[in-house]
Amino acid sequence: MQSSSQKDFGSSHESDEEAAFMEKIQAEVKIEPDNWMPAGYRKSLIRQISQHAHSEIVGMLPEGNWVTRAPTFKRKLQLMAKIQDEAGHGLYLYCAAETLGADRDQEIARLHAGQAKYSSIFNYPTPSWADVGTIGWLVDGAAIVNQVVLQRTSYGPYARAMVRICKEESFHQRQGYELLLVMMKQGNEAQKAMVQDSINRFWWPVLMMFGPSDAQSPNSAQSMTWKIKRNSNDELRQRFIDQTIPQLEFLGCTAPDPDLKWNAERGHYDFGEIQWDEFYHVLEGNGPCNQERLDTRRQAFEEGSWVRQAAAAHARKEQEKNREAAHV
Ligand code: BYC
Repeated sequence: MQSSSQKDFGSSHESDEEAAFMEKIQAEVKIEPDNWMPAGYRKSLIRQISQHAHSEIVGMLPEGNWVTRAPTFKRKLQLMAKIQDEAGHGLYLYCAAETLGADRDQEIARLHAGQAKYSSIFNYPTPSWADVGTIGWLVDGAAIVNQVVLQRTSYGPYARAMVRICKEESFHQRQGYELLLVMMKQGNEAQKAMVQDSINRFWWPVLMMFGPSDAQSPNSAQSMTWKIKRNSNDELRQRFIDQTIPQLEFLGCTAPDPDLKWNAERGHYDFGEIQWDEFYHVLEGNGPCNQERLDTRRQAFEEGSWVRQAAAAHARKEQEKNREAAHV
């Protein structure tokens, strides 16, 4: 049994560790996997990184819908390259979560059981080809605004994963915008209407990607103190709107928001009320495509089980060969 003085020593030791940890955070020194960290920091990072990884993997599905129907060979190659990039992003992120002690199989099982979150945006349908462009331009555009900041997040492996991911996301955004530009500047009236309709459907759900308003965001305050997050949800949402409107105007399209207007005094665009009921409805699993996305993921996981078994058998054989070679 511990004496009270031992207990005191234990807790002051822990608070020394905590103080040293916070000093590093203040000094912008990255926290690495083998460094001491508060249990809550570890838990919150696993939460955010695994949700982010799931978003990348589920995010492949709305676009995958168009691979067999892309209008030209060039567009098909671009789309396939983009979707493969998303798979890669998911893998970097699951690896980053593993450095914190997360079990990838368990995290994926939680996703497939409907117990884990992933970005709300991927629960909306993609009925038209213009949606492929809108996802690249607006969805990846919103993701970049959020992820550029995460390159400076306090956990080293997450920050480094973000550097590579951001480079690839920039390509995604450009391919989306170029696709829409071609439709708007060279297309017929039906194609132009298709672009505007797509923007009308995606505009508000994209603004929801940044998460609830700051006053309703339970994780933000602690994540900002630990510098996991560097800007609040509302700050990033505003930044995205400010940089997107000139691109929207150049495209010759409009946003479905009558309250959207430049506010010279604030130096920012004002915008209308976000329908937060819709956001929470989607988070609860009731969006237009939640069920379909999870069903597709589960089916892909089951059908891919022979690949995982083959890879594991190959790895075992290689290990045996290496062991035998070491004994020769
Ligand atoms: N959708 O306290 P809050 C991509 C959850 S993929 C669903 O503000 P936090 C791409 C939130 O998780 C881009 N859930 O949370 C891929 C929390 O739930 P729990 C994905 C959301 O963590 C393929 C609760 O609501 N990007 O770019 O401080 C093709 C309260 O929120 C959402 C990332 O994942 C949402 N939109 O801030 C194309 C970026 N928003 O855990 C493109 C990394 C909030 O308490 N993540 N929730 O049950 C982050 O930066 C932060 O986690 C968030 C939320 C800003 C998203």
